[in-house]
Amino acid sequence: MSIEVERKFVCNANSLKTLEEIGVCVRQHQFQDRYFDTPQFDLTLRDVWLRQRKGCWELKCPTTTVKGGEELQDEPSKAATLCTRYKEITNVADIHLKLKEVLKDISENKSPISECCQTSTDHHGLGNAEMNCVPEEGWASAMNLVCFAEFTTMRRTFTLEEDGVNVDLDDADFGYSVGEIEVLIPEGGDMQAALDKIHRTAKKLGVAGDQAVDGKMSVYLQRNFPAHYARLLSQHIL
Ligand code: V4E
Repeated sequence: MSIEVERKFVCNANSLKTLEEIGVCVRQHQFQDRYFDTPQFDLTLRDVWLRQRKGCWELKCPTTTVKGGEELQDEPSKAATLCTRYKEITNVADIHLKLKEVLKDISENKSPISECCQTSTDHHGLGNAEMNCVPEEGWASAMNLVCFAEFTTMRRTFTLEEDGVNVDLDDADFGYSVGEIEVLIPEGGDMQAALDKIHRTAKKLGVAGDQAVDGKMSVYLQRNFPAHYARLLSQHIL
């Protein structure tokens, strides 16, 4: 399980030029995201984001160490507040467990996935990789989860000379583009070092100071589910 620390930014001609100087575009690919929630939006109202990307399940949820090391200081730096930190879970057995924990009132019905995950303690085994790409109709629908958002993204990924920093430039098919400076750390890893790397990269790219930038899903919700978007804003989830 890893923690994704990232900062979104608007990529203009200057930052693109710098990015091409300090980084290498290692990948350009297109993928479809399908996001799931209960009809009452129980997950996203808890800042839990379940999706299928390229058919594989992924869950993002807030880090349990809500206050990272850097935030034990008197005041988190402005730069740190612009960064999000989410735990990223890709093992379906772990996703299932986490969802059960979040949705305490889910059906007690035994789902096919809980049976086939009983031997899946190896989170990196091929079995799990295969299992991750199971169709949704089994356990997800048993948990009353429905797809509420579906869009395709064209992504260019750059690796930077700064160790462990990636930059993604995304163009979503609903007409929104956004950049992300991203560092992955293991659970319990050095959050401050990750934030410093992101801060240095943002400065190099000339990314403007204290402006928070919307992610694709924020914009998608704003356009397609304005009432839910307003609720997420009012609860400071977005
Ligand atoms: C965590 C989250 C959402 C799920 C989508 O996360 P995001 O990082 O936007 O996905 P993507 O595809 O752009 O990047 P990848 O996962 O490939 O690295 S939707 C909303 N959130 C919370 C959130 C937030 N509160 N603030 C900001 C700036 N972004 C996301």
